[in-house]
Amino acid sequence: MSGFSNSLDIVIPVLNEEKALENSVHTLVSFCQHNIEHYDWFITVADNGSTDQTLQIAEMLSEQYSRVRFIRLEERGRGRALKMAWSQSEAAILAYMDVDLSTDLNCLPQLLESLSGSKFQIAIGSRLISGSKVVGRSFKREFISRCYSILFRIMFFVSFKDAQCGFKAISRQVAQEVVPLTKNNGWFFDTELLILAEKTGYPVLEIPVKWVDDPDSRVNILKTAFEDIKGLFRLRFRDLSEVRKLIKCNKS
Ligand SMILES: Nc1nc2c(ncn2[C@@H]2O[C@H](COP(=O)(O)OP(=O)(O)O)[C@@H](O)[C@H]2O)c(=O)[nH]1
Ligand SMILES: [Mg+2]
Repeated sequence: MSGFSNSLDIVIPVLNEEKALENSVHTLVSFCQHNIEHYDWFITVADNGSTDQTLQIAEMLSEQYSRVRFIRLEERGRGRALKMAWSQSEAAILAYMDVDLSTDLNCLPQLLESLSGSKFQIAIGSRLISGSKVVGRSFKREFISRCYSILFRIMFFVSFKDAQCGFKAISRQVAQEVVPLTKNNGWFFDTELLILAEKTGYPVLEIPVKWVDDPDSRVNILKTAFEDIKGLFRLRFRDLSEVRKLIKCNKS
Protein backbone atom coordinates (compact mmCIF):
# COMPACT_ATOMS: atom_id res chain seq x y z
CA MET A 1 0.00 0.00 0.00
CA SER A 2 1.24 3.50 -0.70
CA GLY A 3 2.17 5.97 2.02
CA PHE A 4 0.27 8.90 0.42
CA SER A 5 -1.34 11.29 2.84
CA ASN A 6 -4.85 10.25 1.78
CA SER A 7 -4.21 6.53 2.22
CA LEU A 8 -6.63 4.91 4.62
CA ASP A 9 -6.72 1.48 6.21
CA ILE A 10 -10.04 0.45 7.77
CA VAL A 11 -9.48 -2.50 10.06
CA ILE A 12 -12.33 -4.83 10.98
CA PRO A 13 -11.38 -6.94 14.00
CA VAL A 14 -13.24 -10.25 13.95
CA LEU A 15 -13.71 -13.19 16.25
CA ASN A 16 -15.98 -15.96 15.00
CA GLU A 17 -17.95 -13.70 12.69
CA GLU A 18 -18.82 -16.11 9.87
CA LYS A 19 -22.42 -14.89 9.88
CA ALA A 20 -21.74 -11.13 9.66
CA LEU A 21 -18.42 -10.76 7.86
CA GLU A 22 -19.35 -11.26 4.21
CA ASN A 23 -22.34 -8.91 4.13
CA SER A 24 -20.55 -6.27 6.18
CA VAL A 25 -17.57 -6.21 3.85
CA HIS A 26 -19.84 -5.96 0.77
CA THR A 27 -21.67 -3.05 2.43
CA LEU A 28 -18.44 -1.32 3.46
CA VAL A 29 -16.78 -1.73 0.05
CA SER A 30 -19.81 -0.27 -1.67
CA PHE A 31 -19.96 2.61 0.81
CA CYS A 32 -16.28 3.43 0.34
CA GLN A 33 -16.59 3.30 -3.46
CA HIS A 34 -19.38 5.84 -3.41
CA ASN A 35 -18.63 8.05 -0.43
CA ILE A 36 -14.92 8.24 0.26
CA GLU A 37 -13.61 7.76 -3.27
CA HIS A 38 -11.02 10.51 -2.76
CA TYR A 39 -9.22 8.33 -0.21
CA ASP A 40 -6.85 5.59 -1.24
CA TRP A 41 -8.76 3.18 0.99
CA PHE A 42 -8.14 -0.41 1.98
CA ILE A 43 -10.00 -2.76 4.29
CA THR A 44 -8.09 -5.15 6.53
CA VAL A 45 -9.94 -7.97 8.25
CA ALA A 46 -8.01 -8.83 11.40
CA ASP A 47 -8.79 -12.23 12.84
CA ASN A 48 -7.31 -13.82 15.88
CA GLY A 49 -8.52 -17.08 17.18
CA SER A 50 -11.67 -17.65 15.16
CA THR A 51 -12.60 -21.29 15.12
CA ASP A 52 -15.44 -21.03 12.60
CA GLN A 53 -15.30 -20.16 8.86
CA THR A 54 -14.31 -16.51 9.45
CA LEU A 55 -10.80 -16.90 8.08
CA GLN A 56 -11.97 -18.71 4.93
CA ILE A 57 -14.54 -15.99 4.30
CA ALA A 58 -11.89 -13.28 4.78
CA GLU A 59 -9.66 -15.09 2.31
CA MET A 60 -12.48 -15.35 -0.23
CA LEU A 61 -13.28 -11.63 0.14
CA SER A 62 -9.64 -10.68 -0.37
CA GLU A 63 -9.69 -12.64 -3.64
CA GLN A 64 -12.89 -10.94 -4.72
CA TYR A 65 -11.79 -7.37 -3.91
CA SER A 66 -8.29 -6.04 -4.52
CA ARG A 67 -8.84 -3.49 -1.74
CA VAL A 68 -9.63 -6.09 0.91
CA ARG A 69 -6.93 -8.02 2.72
CA PHE A 70 -6.75 -10.04 5.89
CA ILE A 71 -4.33 -10.87 8.67
CA ARG A 72 -4.45 -13.73 11.09
CA LEU A 73 -2.91 -14.05 14.55
CA GLU A 74 -3.26 -17.07 16.78
CA GLU A 75 -3.68 -15.38 20.17
CA ARG A 76 -7.04 -13.75 20.93
CA GLY A 77 -7.75 -10.17 21.96
CA ARG A 78 -9.26 -7.30 20.05
CA GLY A 79 -6.55 -4.87 21.11
CA ARG A 80 -3.88 -7.27 19.95
CA ALA A 81 -5.52 -7.61 16.53
CA LEU A 82 -5.83 -3.84 16.12
CA LYS A 83 -2.24 -3.18 17.17
CA MET A 84 -0.92 -5.77 14.76
CA ALA A 85 -3.04 -4.56 11.85
CA TRP A 86 -2.18 -0.89 12.42
CA SER A 87 1.51 -1.51 12.95
CA GLN A 88 1.77 -3.49 9.69
CA SER A 89 -0.08 -0.86 7.69
CA GLU A 90 1.61 1.94 5.79
CA ALA A 91 -1.53 4.06 5.52
CA ALA A 92 -1.63 7.69 6.67
CA ILE A 93 -4.96 7.20 8.44
CA LEU A 94 -5.73 4.09 10.44
CA ALA A 95 -9.33 3.42 11.34
CA TYR A 96 -11.33 0.55 12.73
CA MET A 97 -14.95 -0.43 13.02
CA ASP A 98 -16.87 -3.37 14.44
CA VAL A 99 -18.03 -5.97 11.96
CA ASP A 100 -21.68 -5.53 12.93
CA LEU A 101 -21.58 -1.97 11.51
CA SER A 102 -23.51 -0.79 14.55
CA THR A 103 -22.26 2.73 13.89
CA ASP A 104 -23.97 4.30 10.89
CA LEU A 105 -21.44 4.38 8.04
CA ASN A 106 -22.65 7.85 7.10
CA CYS A 107 -20.59 9.06 10.08
CA LEU A 108 -17.37 7.82 8.43
CA PRO A 109 -16.64 10.80 6.15
CA GLN A 110 -16.87 13.22 9.08
CA LEU A 111 -14.64 10.99 11.21
CA LEU A 112 -11.98 11.00 8.49
CA GLU A 113 -12.30 14.66 7.53
CA SER A 114 -11.77 15.71 11.13
CA LEU A 115 -8.24 14.38 10.89
CA SER A 116 -7.40 16.43 7.83
CA GLY A 117 -6.85 19.69 9.76
CA SER A 118 -3.92 20.26 12.05
CA LYS A 119 -5.83 20.16 15.35
CA PHE A 120 -6.81 16.50 15.78
CA GLN A 121 -4.94 13.30 15.09
CA ILE A 122 -7.41 11.05 16.81
CA ALA A 123 -11.18 11.01 16.29
CA ILE A 124 -13.75 8.68 17.80
CA GLY A 125 -17.42 7.90 17.44
CA SER A 126 -19.45 8.67 20.56
CA ARG A 127 -22.81 7.46 21.82
CA LEU A 128 -22.68 9.61 24.93
CA ILE A 129 -22.62 13.18 23.62
CA SER A 130 -25.46 15.33 22.41
CA GLY A 131 -26.35 14.75 18.79
CA SER A 132 -25.80 10.99 19.03
CA LYS A 133 -28.64 8.56 18.57
CA VAL A 134 -28.64 5.10 20.11
CA VAL A 135 -31.19 2.46 19.21
CA GLY A 136 -31.76 -0.89 20.92
CA ARG A 137 -29.03 -0.76 23.56
CA SER A 138 -29.95 -2.57 26.76
CA PHE A 139 -30.41 -0.55 29.96
CA LYS A 140 -27.66 -2.63 31.59
CA ARG A 141 -25.01 -1.79 28.97
CA GLU A 142 -26.06 1.85 28.77
CA PHE A 143 -25.83 2.16 32.57
CA ILE A 144 -22.42 0.43 32.78
CA SER A 145 -21.11 2.52 29.91
CA ARG A 146 -22.17 5.80 31.59
CA CYS A 147 -20.74 4.80 34.99
CA TYR A 148 -17.47 3.78 33.33
CA SER A 149 -17.34 7.10 31.54
CA ILE A 150 -17.77 9.04 34.80
CA LEU A 151 -15.11 6.90 36.48
CA PHE A 152 -12.36 7.42 33.91
CA ARG A 153 -13.12 11.14 33.60
CA ILE A 154 -12.80 11.58 37.38
CA MET A 155 -9.59 9.56 37.44
CA PHE A 156 -7.85 11.13 34.43
CA PHE A 157 -9.53 14.48 33.68
CA VAL A 158 -9.87 13.55 30.02
CA SER A 159 -12.24 15.32 27.65
CA PHE A 160 -13.95 12.41 25.91
CA LYS A 161 -16.97 10.48 27.19
CA ASP A 162 -17.29 7.29 25.15
CA ALA A 163 -14.11 5.23 25.09
CA GLN A 164 -15.75 2.04 23.91
CA CYS A 165 -17.53 2.81 20.66
CA GLY A 166 -16.11 0.57 17.95
CA PHE A 167 -15.53 3.38 15.47
CA LYS A 168 -12.24 5.26 15.61
CA ALA A 169 -9.55 6.79 13.41
CA ILE A 170 -6.00 7.83 14.21
CA SER A 171 -3.11 9.32 12.30
CA ARG A 172 0.02 7.40 11.48
CA GLN A 173 1.89 9.55 13.97
CA VAL A 174 -0.42 8.47 16.82
CA ALA A 175 -0.09 4.86 15.69
CA GLN A 176 3.67 5.13 15.88
CA GLU A 177 3.96 7.21 19.05
CA VAL A 178 1.03 6.28 21.28
CA VAL A 179 -0.10 2.77 20.29
CA PRO A 180 3.26 1.20 21.35
CA LEU A 181 2.78 2.69 24.85
CA THR A 182 -0.39 0.64 25.41
CA LYS A 183 -0.13 -2.61 27.31
CA ASN A 184 -3.63 -4.05 27.14
CA ASN A 185 -4.43 -6.45 24.30
CA GLY A 186 -8.12 -6.88 24.98
CA TRP A 187 -11.11 -4.60 25.42
CA PHE A 188 -9.31 -2.05 27.61
CA PHE A 189 -6.99 -1.20 24.71
CA ASP A 190 -9.33 1.54 23.41
CA THR A 191 -9.54 3.37 26.74
CA GLU A 192 -5.81 3.05 27.32
CA LEU A 193 -5.03 4.43 23.87
CA LEU A 194 -7.33 7.44 24.30
CA ILE A 195 -6.09 8.34 27.77
CA LEU A 196 -2.45 8.00 26.74
CA ALA A 197 -3.14 10.05 23.61
CA GLU A 198 -4.54 12.97 25.61
CA LYS A 199 -1.77 12.73 28.17
CA THR A 200 0.89 12.80 25.48
CA GLY A 201 -0.53 15.85 23.72
CA TYR A 202 -3.03 14.44 21.23
CA PRO A 203 -6.53 15.74 22.07
CA VAL A 204 -9.34 13.35 21.21
CA LEU A 205 -12.20 14.58 19.03
CA GLU A 206 -15.57 12.98 19.73
CA ILE A 207 -18.13 12.82 16.97
CA PRO A 208 -21.78 11.99 17.73
CA VAL A 209 -22.86 8.85 15.92
CA LYS A 210 -26.01 6.98 15.15
CA TRP A 211 -25.71 3.54 16.72
CA VAL A 212 -28.04 0.58 16.20
CA ASP A 213 -27.14 -2.08 18.71
CA ASP A 214 -26.46 -5.62 17.57
CA PRO A 215 -27.36 -8.06 20.33
CA ASP A 216 -24.85 -10.64 18.98
CA SER A 217 -21.91 -9.78 21.24
CA ARG A 218 -18.49 -11.23 22.06
CA VAL A 219 -18.40 -9.23 25.28
CA ASN A 220 -18.57 -10.92 28.65
CA ILE A 221 -19.88 -7.90 30.56
CA LEU A 222 -18.65 -8.79 34.07
CA LYS A 223 -15.22 -9.97 32.92
CA THR A 224 -14.76 -6.92 30.70
CA ALA A 225 -15.88 -4.49 33.42
CA PHE A 226 -13.33 -6.03 35.78
CA GLU A 227 -10.58 -5.85 33.12
CA ASP A 228 -11.46 -2.19 32.49
CA ILE A 229 -11.36 -1.20 36.15
CA LYS A 230 -8.09 -3.08 36.69
CA GLY A 231 -6.68 -1.31 33.65
CA LEU A 232 -7.76 2.13 34.87
CA PHE A 233 -6.03 1.60 38.22
CA ARG A 234 -2.85 0.23 36.62
CA LEU A 235 -2.71 3.21 34.32
CA ARG A 236 -3.46 5.79 37.00
CA PHE A 237 -1.20 4.51 39.75
CA ARG A 238 1.65 2.88 37.84
CA ASP A 239 2.07 3.49 34.15
CA LEU A 240 1.04 7.11 33.79
CA SER A 241 4.00 8.38 35.79
CA GLU A 242 6.32 6.32 33.55
CA VAL A 243 4.71 7.92 30.50
CA ARG A 244 5.11 11.41 31.99
CA LYS A 245 8.81 10.74 32.64
CA LEU A 246 9.19 9.55 29.06
CA ILE A 247 7.60 12.76 27.75
CA LYS A 248 9.89 14.90 29.94
CA CYS A 249 12.98 12.97 28.72
CA ASN A 250 11.94 13.43 25.09
CA LYS A 251 11.37 17.14 25.56
CA SER A 252 14.65 17.86 27.37
N1 LIG B 1 -9.74 -9.79 16.13
C1 LIG B 1 -10.57 -9.88 17.17
N2 LIG B 1 -11.76 -9.28 17.10
C2 LIG B 1 -12.58 -9.40 18.18
C3 LIG B 1 -12.21 -10.10 19.36
N3 LIG B 1 -13.25 -10.01 20.22
C4 LIG B 1 -14.21 -9.28 19.59
N4 LIG B 1 -13.82 -8.91 18.37
C5 LIG B 1 -14.54 -8.10 17.38
O1 LIG B 1 -14.78 -6.83 17.95
C6 LIG B 1 -15.96 -6.28 17.37
C7 LIG B 1 -16.91 -5.84 18.47
O2 LIG B 1 -17.40 -6.96 19.10
P1 LIG B 1 -18.91 -7.06 19.60
O3 LIG B 1 -19.11 -8.43 20.14
O4 LIG B 1 -19.86 -6.58 18.54
O5 LIG B 1 -18.88 -6.00 20.80
P2 LIG B 1 -20.10 -5.15 21.37
O6 LIG B 1 -20.75 -4.44 20.21
O7 LIG B 1 -19.46 -4.19 22.34
O8 LIG B 1 -21.01 -6.12 22.04
C8 LIG B 1 -16.54 -7.35 16.47
O9 LIG B 1 -16.15 -7.06 15.14
C9 LIG B 1 -15.90 -8.62 17.01
O10 LIG B 1 -15.81 -9.66 16.06
C10 LIG B 1 -10.93 -10.73 19.39
O11 LIG B 1 -10.51 -11.38 20.34
N5 LIG B 1 -10.15 -10.58 18.26
MG1 LIG C 1 -21.41 -5.11 18.52
